[in-house]
Amino acid sequence: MTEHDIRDALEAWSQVADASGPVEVQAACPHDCPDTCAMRVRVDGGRVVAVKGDPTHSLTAGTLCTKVSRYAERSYSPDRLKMPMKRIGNKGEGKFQAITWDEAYAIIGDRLSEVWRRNPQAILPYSYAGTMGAVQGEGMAGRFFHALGASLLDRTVCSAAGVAGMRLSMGGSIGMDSEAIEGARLILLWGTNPITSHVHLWAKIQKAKRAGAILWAIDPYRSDSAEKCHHHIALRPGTDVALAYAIAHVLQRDGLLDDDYIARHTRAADRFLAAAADWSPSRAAEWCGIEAGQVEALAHAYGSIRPAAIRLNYGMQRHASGADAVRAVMALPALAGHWRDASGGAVLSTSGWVPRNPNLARPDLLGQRSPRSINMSAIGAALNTSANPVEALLVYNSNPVAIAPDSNAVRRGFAREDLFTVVLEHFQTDTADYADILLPATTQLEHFDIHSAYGHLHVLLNRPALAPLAQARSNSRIFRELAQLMAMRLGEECAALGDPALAAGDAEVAFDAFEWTHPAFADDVIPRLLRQGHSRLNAARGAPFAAGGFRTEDGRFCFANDSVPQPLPQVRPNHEDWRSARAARYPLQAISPPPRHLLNSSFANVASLRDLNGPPSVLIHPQDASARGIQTGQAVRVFNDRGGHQVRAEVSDRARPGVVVVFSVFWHKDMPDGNNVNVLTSQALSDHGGGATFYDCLVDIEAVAASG
Ligand SMILES: Nc1nc2c(c(=O)[nH]1)N[C@H]1C(S)=C(S)[C@@H](COP(=O)(O)OP(=O)(O)OC[C@H]3O[C@@H](n4cnc5c(=O)[nH]c(N)nc54)[C@H](O)[C@@H]3O)O[C@H]1N2
Ligand SMILES: Nc1nc2c(c(=O)[nH]1)N[C@H]1C(S)=C(S)[C@@H](COP(=O)(O)OP(=O)(O)OC[C@H]3O[C@@H](n4cnc5c(=O)[nH]c(N)nc54)[C@H](O)[C@@H]3O)O[C@H]1N2
Ligand SMILES: [Mo]
Repeated sequence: MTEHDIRDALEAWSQVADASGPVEVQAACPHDCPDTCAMRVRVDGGRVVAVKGDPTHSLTAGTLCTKVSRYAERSYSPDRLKMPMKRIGNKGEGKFQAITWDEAYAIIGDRLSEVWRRNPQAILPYSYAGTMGAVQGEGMAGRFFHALGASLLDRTVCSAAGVAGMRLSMGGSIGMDSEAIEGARLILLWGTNPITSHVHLWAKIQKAKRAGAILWAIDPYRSDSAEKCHHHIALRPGTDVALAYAIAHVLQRDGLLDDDYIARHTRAADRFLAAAADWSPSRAAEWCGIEAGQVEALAHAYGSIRPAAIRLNYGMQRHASGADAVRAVMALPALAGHWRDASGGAVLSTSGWVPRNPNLARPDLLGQRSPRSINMSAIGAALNTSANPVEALLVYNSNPVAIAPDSNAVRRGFAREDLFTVVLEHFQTDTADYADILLPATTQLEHFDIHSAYGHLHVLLNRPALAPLAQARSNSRIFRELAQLMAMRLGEECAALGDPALAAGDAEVAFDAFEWTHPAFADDVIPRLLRQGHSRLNAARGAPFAAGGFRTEDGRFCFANDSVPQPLPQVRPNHEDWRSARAARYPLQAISPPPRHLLNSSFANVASLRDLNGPPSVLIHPQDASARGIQTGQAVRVFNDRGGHQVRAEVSDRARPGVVVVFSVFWHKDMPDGNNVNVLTSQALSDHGGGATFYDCLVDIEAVAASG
């Protein structure tokens, strides 16, 4: 297909479906989840009546998760923001008054140009993956902020450590095709809970299990997925590097290495194996808080069963050693030669296979300017420093007051009277409560987008099923209009705002999302995408690393990377070390993974899902509970020196002793004491990549005395 044909087809896809009669509109799930489902939106009489999984997509396979099957309930919610508003109460109080779009833009234009004239870098975007689409994500927003020369945002809140770990060892975010896991005979779920976090992969894992595959979970608590595995290793949070070294130790000791693969396709294995020699199963077992026999059994299974696949996910890298944990685990298939098999190897993310266009958000609009970068995982600190302060903050696709670590610091920052905050949202979230100007954004049913995934290899289109509800406008439209507005105000002072890229329509932005001439789009990938709305890329077929082919300089898997001060993965204590003086005050390690029917803080306000999730709770082991006189059903306060969060106790041996599981992320304002779990978490960063360390957190728990 010619470039012209692709542009024309995208233009047609970007138009709202003709919904006079009953129609099925092809769509894509926008949420931050590895599964990025293909969806069918049924519209009748101008109203969405159902949102279903696309039966023709190999991973979606006709079903959606419980959350997204309620997408229409969320979009039509009476709580949707309907019109622009300006704040009339105190910051955080949530009192607003409706204004027109013109009034909102006039206020934003005044404040942004005033701040910009003083210092463009006093302007900061804050966004993450509320939608993962290229158009409603950074496609247009990024152009706007680059043209302004605003501070850059380092988007580290989820995956930065793991991405750094993959880069150091494999040269990029690449791995086996997750869908190929169905052919594996041994599956390690290493720090991932697919039944909750990417349920479509679970169907493939079950298929493998029915065909005889043995499943191991490596997870500090017995998650729904761990419950269904044959074996479970409940290690202490943050100790994965030692476990991976100990597996390598046994592979080496017992002659289970694939010497031929190591010699041909890897670099510096000798250094990694020398480090592994120090990590006997018994030493690692002590560090990880497990049994040496478990390490031996896992290592022997791993060294002898093929194909062996490891599914990691980002949950395991929210620690001081998050990046090193990922590269240490990624080393295992290189040692045992499992990369030779199509259904073997490992995968954390497949996003590196997608030929994304690095110029989508037009960093070139910065010209000679090189603004500072602010780490989103330390936004609390960034908003509270007086040197070179952030004076204007534009938040979209994220709910930082709820999801960023150390909420009390974040709230202090957002509460600053001299900070001008604009929030683009669907709902009146915790963050929206702090906005000066609140703008109603469209949902995936009401806007166009193009998507790739990090848990499979398909690209997808989302046709708008409806025109925007109430006065909502899409992110892309809002940033396009803000660019126009600021161009008028700043004129030649900021010439980059006049670039045609800032006037591009949604279909043009979608065209800019990918490198369409890349071999991954060869054959009929593009026609299929434009015809059916989803298409598998021509990438990672067979065993992509059977003969090396990593993204490193020499194509070899890199066991020790000399570009960093500590070339080998390090076994290091957690930031909040369970052996430290701090642990004497706060002896429990808290992890805060999602319950099944929330997605980060999205859906926390959908009534039917709130009922399904049940009340916010903490899992605590019977030993830890009885030591504190805590029983199931009791209200307890989880606390440390940063804050406290009241939840319902669930006493269960699903939590290992010394570890509590605080399901999250709920909205602060829905909690009995107005605090969610992130009042407990810290802004400390991971070893590489500057990632958030949510699960590296010491707390204690006390029963809350019944009042009255
Ligand atoms: N339903 C639902 N689905 C989601 C999300 C959601 O909020 N709800 N979030 C989405 C997003 S943004 C992401 S990034 C993915 C995350 O996907 P996952 O990584 O699969 O999800 P998590 O539950 O964060 O973490 C997985 C498991 O890691 C375990 N874990 C914690 N610390 C450690 C450790 O030190 N070592 C090991 N080995 N395991 C550890 C946790 O106990 C948890 O069971 O899921 C996505 N899907
Ligand atoms: N304690 C703890 N904290 C965590 C985690 C954890 O496991 N434990 N997980 C972390 C992880 S992995 C992640 S990825 C982050 C996620 O943090 P966020 O990316 O902030 O995700 P959400 O909380 O889901 O908030 C997304 C917001 O975007 C809005 N939104 C969705 N679509 C659109 C749109 O088209 N336009 C606009 N303007 N808004 C839209 C939604 O309404 C929602 O309020 O949270 C992190 N925080
Ligand atoms: Mo995430």
